[in-house]
Amino acid sequence: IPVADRKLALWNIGVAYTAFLIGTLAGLLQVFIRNDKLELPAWLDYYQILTAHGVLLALIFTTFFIFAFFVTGFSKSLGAFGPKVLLWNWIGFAVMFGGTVLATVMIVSGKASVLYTFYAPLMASPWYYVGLALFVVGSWIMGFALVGHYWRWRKEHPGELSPLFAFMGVSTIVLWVIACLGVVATVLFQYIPWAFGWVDTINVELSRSLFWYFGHPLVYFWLLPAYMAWYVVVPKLLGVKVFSDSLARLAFVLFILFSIPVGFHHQLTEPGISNFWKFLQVVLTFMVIIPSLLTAFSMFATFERSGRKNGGKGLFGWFTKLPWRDVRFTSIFVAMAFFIPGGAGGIINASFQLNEIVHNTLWIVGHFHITVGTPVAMTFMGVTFWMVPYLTGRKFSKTMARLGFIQIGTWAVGMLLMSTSQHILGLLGAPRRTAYAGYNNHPSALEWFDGLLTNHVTMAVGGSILFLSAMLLIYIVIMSMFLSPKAVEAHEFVEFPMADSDKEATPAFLENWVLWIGVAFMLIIIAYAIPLAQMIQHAPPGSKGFITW
Ligand code: HAS
Repeated sequence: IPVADRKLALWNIGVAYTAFLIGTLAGLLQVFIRNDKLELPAWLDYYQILTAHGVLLALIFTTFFIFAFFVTGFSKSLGAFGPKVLLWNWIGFAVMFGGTVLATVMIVSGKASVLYTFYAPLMASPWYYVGLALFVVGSWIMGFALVGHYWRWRKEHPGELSPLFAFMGVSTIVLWVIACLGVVATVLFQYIPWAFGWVDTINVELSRSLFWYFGHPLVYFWLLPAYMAWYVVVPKLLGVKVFSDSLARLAFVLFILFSIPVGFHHQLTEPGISNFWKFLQVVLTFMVIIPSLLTAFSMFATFERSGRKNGGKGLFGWFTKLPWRDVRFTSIFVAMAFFIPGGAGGIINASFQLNEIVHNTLWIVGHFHITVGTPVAMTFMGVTFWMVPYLTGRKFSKTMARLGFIQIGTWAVGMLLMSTSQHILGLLGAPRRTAYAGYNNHPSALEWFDGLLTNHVTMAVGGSILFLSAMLLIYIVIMSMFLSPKAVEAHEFVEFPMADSDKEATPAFLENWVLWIGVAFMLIIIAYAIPLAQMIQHAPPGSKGFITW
C-alpha cells in the first residue's frame, strides 16, 4: 500500500501502543495495591489508576489499533486512498487524539476518577466528558472517511460484492456509529450540562441505560476486528481460502442486528427497568451468541481443511498439521481458545437468574479479561507481529518471532492465573470496583484468599507476568517500527496475509445496507423506546426528568 496510507496507519499504531504502555503499568500497580503491597502517594489513588487502566486499554488502545488495521486493510483490499479520504482520516485522527489527550490529562490529574463506565452520580471534570465526546466524533470522522473510500469502490464496480475485508470493516463501522448514538446522547445532553453546572440534577437510570445501549455493542466493536483477522488472515496463514464467504458476511450482519438492543443485560439488577424489558433483551442477547457460534464452526472447518490438505489423517490428525511454529497463527489460535471459556462466561452472565450471583463481583472482571483482554488483545498482538513490519518495510527476524512466542506465552499464563482467580473470587462473593484489598479484613473475606488460585501471591505473580509480557511486546513494536533492519530482498518483506474468498455463491442482499440498518433500528425501537420513555416519564415530579442525588 502507498507510503501515505502506511504513515496514517503507523500513527494510529503509535498512539495505540503508547496507551497500552501506560494502561498496563496502571494494571501492574493495581495488582500490588489490591495485595496491600503498595501504598500510593497522596496525589494518586486506586480509582484514578483503575480509570486510567480501563480507559487507556479498553477504549484508547483498542480504537486506535482498530483504525490502524482498517486503514491498512481498506487500502490493501480497495486500493490506495484518494487525497480527500486521506485528509478526512487525518482530521478524524487529530480530533480523536485531541480528545484522548484531554481525557487522559483529566484522569491523571485526579479530576476524572469515575472508571470507564462513568456512572452518575459520580461526577468528573466537565472537560473529561468533552474529551470523550471529541474522541467519539473523531472516530466517526475516520469511520465515515473509510466508508467514503468503500463507496467509491462500489461505484466503480457496479453489481459486484465488495472484498470481504472491506465488507466486514464497514459492518463494524456501522455498528460503532449506531452504538455511539447512546453515549453521545447521554454525554451531550446529560453529563456535560450537569458537570458544567448548567443543570443541578441528572436522571441516573436514563444515563446508565444510554451508556449500556452503547456499552454492549462497544464490546463487539472490539471483537469484530479480531474476527476479521480470524476470517481473513488465518486461512491465508493456513494456505486455504475463507471457509464460506456468505457465512462470514451473515455473521457480521447478525452482529449489526443483535448487538445493540441488549444493553439491559448489564442492568438486570436495577430496579428502574421492568422485568418484561429485561427479559426481552436477555432473549435478544441469546441471539447475538449465534454469530459467534457460526464463527467457531467456521474456524474449526478452516483448521480441518488446512490440516487435511497437509496430510492430516483420521478424526483429529489434521490438528497436528497446523503451522504451530508460525507465531502469527499460534497467537491467534491461543486467543480463540481463550474465547471458549470467555464466551461461556458471557452466556452465564446473560442468564437472567445466574446474573444475580455474578453481577458486580470479580467474576465480571475475570470475564472481560478473557474476552477483550485475551481473545481480542492477543489477536491484535498476532496482527502486530506482521502489520508493523509490513507498514515500515522492516524485517521480522527469527529472534523477533521467538520473542513473540515468549510474549504470547507469558500473556496466556498471566491471564490464566489472574482471570481464574478473579472468577473464583467472584463466585465466593468478592465485589468488583473496590479499593479494599482485604475487604477490611472481614473474616469471611480473608478465607476467600486461602485457596491456591485465589491466593494474593498467585494473583501478584499473574499480574507481574502480564506486565513483563506487555513490555516485551512494546520492545517488539519499537524494533519493528524504528530499529529492525530494512528488508531488501523480496523474501524479507513481510506480507499482509489476506485470504481469497469465493463470492460466487454469496447472495447480494447480504450487502444491502438499507435493509440491515433499517432492521437494526426496528429492533432498537422495539427493545428501547418504551422503557426509555418510562424512565423519563417516571422521574420524580419537579425534577424535569432528572433525578436529584
Ligand atoms: Fe461480556 C459484561 C454477556 C462477550 C466484554 N462483558 C462484560 C463486561 C465487558 C465484557 C468489558 O449478559 C463488563 C462491563 C462492565 O464493566 O460492567 N458477553 C456476554 C455475552 C457474550 C459476551 C452473552 N463480553 C463479550 C465479549 C467482550 C465482552 C466478546 C469483549 C470483547 N458480558 C455479558 C453480560 C455482562 C457482560 C451479561 C454483564 C454482567 C454484569 O452483570 O455486569 C457473547 O458474545 C459470548 C459469545 C461467545 C461464544 C464463544 C464462541 C467461541 C469462539 C472460539 C472458537 C475457538 C476456536 C479455537 C476455533 C459463544 C468463537 C479452538 C481451540 C481449542 C483449544 C479447541
